[in-house]
Amino acid sequence: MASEAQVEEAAAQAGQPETASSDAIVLVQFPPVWGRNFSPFTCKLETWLRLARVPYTVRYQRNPAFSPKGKLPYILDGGRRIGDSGLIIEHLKRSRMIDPDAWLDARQLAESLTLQRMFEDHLYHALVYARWVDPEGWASMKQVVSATFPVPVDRLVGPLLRRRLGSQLRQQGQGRHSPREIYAMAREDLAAASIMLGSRRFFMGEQTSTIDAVAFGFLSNILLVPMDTELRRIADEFPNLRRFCEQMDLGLERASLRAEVNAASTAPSAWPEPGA
Ligand SMILES: N[C@@H](CCC(=O)N[C@@H](CS)C(=O)NCC(=O)O)C(=O)O
Repeated sequence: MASEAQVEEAAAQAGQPETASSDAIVLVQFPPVWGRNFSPFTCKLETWLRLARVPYTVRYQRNPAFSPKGKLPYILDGGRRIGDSGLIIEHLKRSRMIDPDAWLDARQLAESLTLQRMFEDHLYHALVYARWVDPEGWASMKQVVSATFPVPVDRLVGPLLRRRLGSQLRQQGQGRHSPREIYAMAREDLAAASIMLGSRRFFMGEQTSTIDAVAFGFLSNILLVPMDTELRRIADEFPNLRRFCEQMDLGLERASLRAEVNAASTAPSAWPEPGA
């Protein structure tokens, strides 16, 4: 079975309620950019929901200030608002009694956690730098901000966000390095991810698990968005990372199309509609 077919198989079921539709959670995230989930953390969570076959609908929000943790994503589950992609996944595992990681042994779980921390707590900062601070990425981000916010708000919001994120990077520490140092460290992260993936279909082997959703959230935002960045050129040094991303992407897209066909012939679709 082709690997994208496995992703498709798992994800195809996600929008199809297996229980009452009132069990569908609401995923609150940024609107898409270039048709893609443009935030690594919201992309991670949405991918996980699809791989774990959790029914959901999407609500778009531009301002993360109104979320439980001041960041996106968050979910609405019944009367509860829960923030943080990792805490949301733990909540869903517990409350739905599902675990895409149940087949992993203790070592694989430890490797997954280590990789996850690297993507989320190190590579993420290089991604923010490449998008917002590096003049090359900023040239594209200006267009993204213009497409997201109305005139003349966009002219204020863009530079404001750029200053804020630059200052957050300096506080966190990575922003104190030179561009060469930042990208050299990012290359080390990507090289480590590439070695961990090797020639396997997914990060932990032949089946998907949570770390594939994490990796796809970050790698697709580096490799599959139409932005020229130094980070993308570095990621392209590792062909297996692109292969992984493209297989995941194809599997998720096919699953989405399949779900739409199923929904048209059976029940109302629970798949997110653009602008919903
Ligand atoms: N640990 C959080 C991180 C979420 C996060 O950093 N979200 C970013 C978007 S990628 C955000 O909302 N940033 C807005 C801000 O910091 O004001 C998670 O896993 O959900």
